[in-house]
Amino acid sequence: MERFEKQLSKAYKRFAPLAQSYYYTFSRPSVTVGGTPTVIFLGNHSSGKSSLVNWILGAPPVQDTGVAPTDDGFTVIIYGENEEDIVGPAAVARLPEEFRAMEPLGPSFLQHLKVKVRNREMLKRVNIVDSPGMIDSAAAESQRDYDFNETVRRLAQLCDMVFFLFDPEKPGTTGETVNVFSTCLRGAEFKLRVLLNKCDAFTSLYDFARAYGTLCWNLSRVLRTKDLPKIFTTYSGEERNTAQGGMDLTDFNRHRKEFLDTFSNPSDRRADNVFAAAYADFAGLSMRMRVVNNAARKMRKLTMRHLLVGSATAVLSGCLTALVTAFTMDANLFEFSARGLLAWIAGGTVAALACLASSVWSRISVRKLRASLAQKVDDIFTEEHRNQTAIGTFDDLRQRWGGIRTETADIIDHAPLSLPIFAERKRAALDRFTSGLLDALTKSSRQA
Ligand SMILES: Nc1nc2c(ncn2[C@@H]2O[C@H](COP(=O)(O)OP(=O)(O)OP(=O)(O)O)[C@@H](O)[C@H]2O)c(=O)[nH]1
Ligand SMILES: [Mg+2]
Repeated sequence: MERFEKQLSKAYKRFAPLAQSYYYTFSRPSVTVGGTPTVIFLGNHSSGKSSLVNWILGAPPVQDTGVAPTDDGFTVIIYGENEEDIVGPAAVARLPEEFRAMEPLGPSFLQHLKVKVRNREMLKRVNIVDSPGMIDSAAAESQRDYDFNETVRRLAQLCDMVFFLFDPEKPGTTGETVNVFSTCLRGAEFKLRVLLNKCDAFTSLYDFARAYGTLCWNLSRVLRTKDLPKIFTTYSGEERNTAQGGMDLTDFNRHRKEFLDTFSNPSDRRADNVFAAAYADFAGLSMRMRVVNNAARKMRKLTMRHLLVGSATAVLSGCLTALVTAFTMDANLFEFSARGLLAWIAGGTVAALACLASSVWSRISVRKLRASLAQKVDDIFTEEHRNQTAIGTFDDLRQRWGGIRTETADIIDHAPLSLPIFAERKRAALDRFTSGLLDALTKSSRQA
């Protein structure tokens, strides 16, 4: 795995200038070689995230818990022999390099970031991120002085597993939850594990069935995947055999162990995740290159046509003016005389004016073309990926395209394009690397 990570790390450095010339941002610009997997707990407020983290890590409790909204920021819990808490911008510096992807979220977010270094065995295998609970009200949302959705999106991209907790008392997906599911977790669905938490609070089997059914129904409305993600039933605290309502917890206990196993072995997930992020990054760059190159080719074609037509017009109009002037002044163009010189000057002036007019015309036309290409960016995408339509991977591509479409259109419309020479050859090299990624991953996991 380390070899694969090293290879990826090098590739990110190699393709960074190419990405820069296409205004493309990698989601995970660096891979920490031999890094520890990271998992995040998301969910509604008071769904039991912090309690579950405390239960996993054992006594003494690491996180504060309570009925009222307790956490107002993100806490990353990592392993270290000397226990310490770091708050604010300095916290990012204490985290693995990959977390630098959080820096662009700005100082308001960094004020809400806390790192807790704890000497617990479990943390040698996994970093844990505890999040503030989602609150279903527009007023509460506006009280957050950082972009919560963007934060969750970046963290979900970075983490290797995303645990989404639901409280049986409120299994209905709240407004913020719907938002998180439909926007922030797009593309990260494969990491998603849903937990129906606080199972010890069910008073009867009927109660449980109702909560489970409602949860599934709500999930099916917001998730775009064909299959329902795995739902674990959990509760935190000591193992008990009967719930508050006297319900038998034996099956829940078994299921809770299953969750703990999944949670404690996230290294395979890390391999999957690092691969998926790198694949999405490089495939996205290739897609951006194809579309922008196609537009640039069209622009170049138009500019060349204008150059040809413009220079032909300038030469013709210049010669014609010189001839007509010479004829009206009864001068010979090919003999040195003041009149002949005057005729040439007249011709030259008209040619220069024609050049100027054609360059203005060319600029206006290219501007118009850029605007129209930006509008037809989907058509360019389809044109460039016709082969994939034939081999049936088009839906996948279209989904990926959705993520970079708007920005690509914007670049075509406005950005100064200074594309690298041999752009297509470079794209082909990138494509070769991307298609070799899966082989590299298989090889390295076989060696591991
Ligand atoms: N019955 C039961 N109660 C739980 C369980 N887990 C948490 N609770 C209770 O639920 C309340 C909220 O727990 P927290 O762990 O603070 O929830 P949270 O999701 O971290 O909340 P925020 O940080 O505010 O978003 C507390 O009163 C806990 O005692 C559980 O498994 N079973
Ligand atoms: Mg909490």
